[in-house]
Amino acid sequence: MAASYENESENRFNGNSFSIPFQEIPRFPKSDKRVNELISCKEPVIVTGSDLVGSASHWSLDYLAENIGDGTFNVYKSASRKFKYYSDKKMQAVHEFAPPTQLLEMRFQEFMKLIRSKTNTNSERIYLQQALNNSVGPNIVHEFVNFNWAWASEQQQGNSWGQLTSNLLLVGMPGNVTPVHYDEQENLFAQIRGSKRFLLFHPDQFENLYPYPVHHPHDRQSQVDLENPDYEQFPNVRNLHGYEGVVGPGDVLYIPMYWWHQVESCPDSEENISVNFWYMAGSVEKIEHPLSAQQKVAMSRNIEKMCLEALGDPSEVAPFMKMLVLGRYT
Ligand SMILES: O=C(O)CCC(=O)C(=O)O
Repeated sequence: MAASYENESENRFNGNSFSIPFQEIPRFPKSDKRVNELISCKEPVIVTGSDLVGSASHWSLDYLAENIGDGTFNVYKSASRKFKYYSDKKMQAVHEFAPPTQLLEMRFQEFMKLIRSKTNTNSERIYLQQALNNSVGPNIVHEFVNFNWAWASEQQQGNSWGQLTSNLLLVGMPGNVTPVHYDEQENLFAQIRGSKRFLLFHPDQFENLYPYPVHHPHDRQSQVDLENPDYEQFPNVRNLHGYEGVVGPGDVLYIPMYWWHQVESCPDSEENISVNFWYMAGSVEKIEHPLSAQQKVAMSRNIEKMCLEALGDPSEVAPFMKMLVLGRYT
């Protein structure tokens, strides 16, 4: 049974006529027993005082430029506020796919100069998104080693997550938006500098968020623009409801696997720095029915992939699935 500690509230999204009912993401100090209850129920929670990345609380653009080393970093460039993820590997699958952002590789010093030159936020924007690796300098290694790994491991082991896959470092500008998507990993998202506003949606909102097909470069992303939804094309958006919360320096947000999230860097700071902790899914010991929404998303992804592979042509998937169910299971 899911834990529930919400404050019911209704918000208007960015002043649009469209209103999504949001409730607040629960927020508790690390020592509160509801933190572990929520995480074990695969429900989001903002955890305060975990000290997960306390050793990095002094990180700033200047400090990183001086200490992060000579490695190269992935920096995305966008003509709008949005940085919608796409998979390079799936680009060939869609004829004339136009990537919405451009990937640049550069050293951190160069990134710092570029971000500081972007004073007019209506023009082109950039967003550094790079997994921390062993090219970082000794001070960063020291701070990394001093992350609160004891607490992270307590969550990993207590909830039977798989191994840590990466720590993504995100350095961006106020107003940058990562549009609504889900990941196939558990996420402890730690904020270091500036704040981020999160919109979260339960995996049971799948049909209200219309994800792209799995073969598409935008797999796992919603086709819906939450700031300007097209109701004709996506009528179920009217049924959407979610959670909202702001994470500030020192806060950690648990984003359960398959939960949809949209992230906006708040205007409170010129420098926005975060590090996430991505963990693989744990192994499922016992299947219980009815299946959870998470399990159904995983299952639908597998069925979709199998159909695509067997049929060999994405345009055959819809007629095949209709033939399978219409008049038989309907
Ligand atoms: O902070 C962001 O802009 C995106 C973060 C995100 O989507 C993630 O950590 O899964």
